[in-house]
Amino acid sequence: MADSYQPVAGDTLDRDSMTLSQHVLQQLDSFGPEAQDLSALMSRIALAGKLVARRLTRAGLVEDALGFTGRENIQGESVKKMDVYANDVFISVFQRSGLVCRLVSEEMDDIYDIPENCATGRYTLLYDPIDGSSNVDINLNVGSIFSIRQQGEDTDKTGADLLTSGRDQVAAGYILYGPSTVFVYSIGKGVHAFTLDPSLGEFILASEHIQIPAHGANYSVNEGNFWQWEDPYRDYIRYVHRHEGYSARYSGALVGDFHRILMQGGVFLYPGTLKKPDGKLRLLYESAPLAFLAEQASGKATTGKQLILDVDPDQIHMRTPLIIGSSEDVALVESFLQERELERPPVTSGRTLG
Ligand code: AHM
Ligand code: MG
Repeated sequence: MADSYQPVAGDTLDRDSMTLSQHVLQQLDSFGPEAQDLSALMSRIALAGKLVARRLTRAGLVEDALGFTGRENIQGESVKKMDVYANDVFISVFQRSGLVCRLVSEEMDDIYDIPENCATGRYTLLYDPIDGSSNVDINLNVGSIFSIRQQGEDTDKTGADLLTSGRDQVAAGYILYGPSTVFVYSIGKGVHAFTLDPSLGEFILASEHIQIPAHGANYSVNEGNFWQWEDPYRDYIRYVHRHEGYSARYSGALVGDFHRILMQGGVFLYPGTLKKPDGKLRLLYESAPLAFLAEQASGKATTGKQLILDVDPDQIHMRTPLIIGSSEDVALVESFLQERELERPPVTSGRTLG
């Protein structure tokens, strides 16, 4: 009798065939209905990401892809054509999916119900379709951010059931549209990154169980707002200006700036300003999902007063200040906010200037 077949391709083929949907099932260690739903949901978000990536790649060649619509969103920000396109992509991939009963987006004032999905849909999806959209017209990196919550029993039009802390997120992640398209997600079992292989049209596993280094050189903040910050933030910036070992990196797109910090360490800040006392970033579909990833990767995210994941929103488009990244670098910013000068980490490299 012939021996049973033994694959010879080994690790390379195993690695190349680890797709996102397969990875979710493996993480949950189940083929049950809940695992299948979450895996399908992640695949649908990935499809939205592929459609957005395709549009972005060809944006300079396609009519009506770039520029503003002439409309403002509920936050009073000018809406770009790409914001609308990406928002519609997410709606389209989830309609008739049977997976998601409601959508909440930066680009929609109200909750978008998909009643035909609600009989089976276990989840609400909250998302920022194009984060950093000021980068779109100049062909720089942008992202999409998503957060998944269990569909509650007592839902109403106001979405009051969604006004709970970020600890209630089932999953969170983002898609980074850069030189390659990268999908990063967590279902509360570590943070994992996938790279889109255009020849396959699949996101393939690139890094598993990513950990943010405890400290990194990068500090990422819009220093043009210095004049609008409270003193502790100014003191922090003066501190990094006067100590060797820090490097400023700010792209104007949170997903890209956060991704750098996830991989290399450091801190991203968007403090409150005179014009926007709660900062610019929205809790439910920007700060909370990234905070979920940061904590899963041993990092930290805070408003300066409270952990981001402990904040109870008062409305779906609520903003919060955000300080996120490596645990030691977030602690350094906090030491200024809390005037804990004696606990400030010592300078370990270089000398103090000025
Ligand atoms: P957006 O989602 O409307 O694009 O706004 C969020 C973006 C973030 O990606 C980025 O960190 C920040 O706004 C940049 O704001 P600013 O131009 O004020 O520095
Ligand atoms: Mg955004």
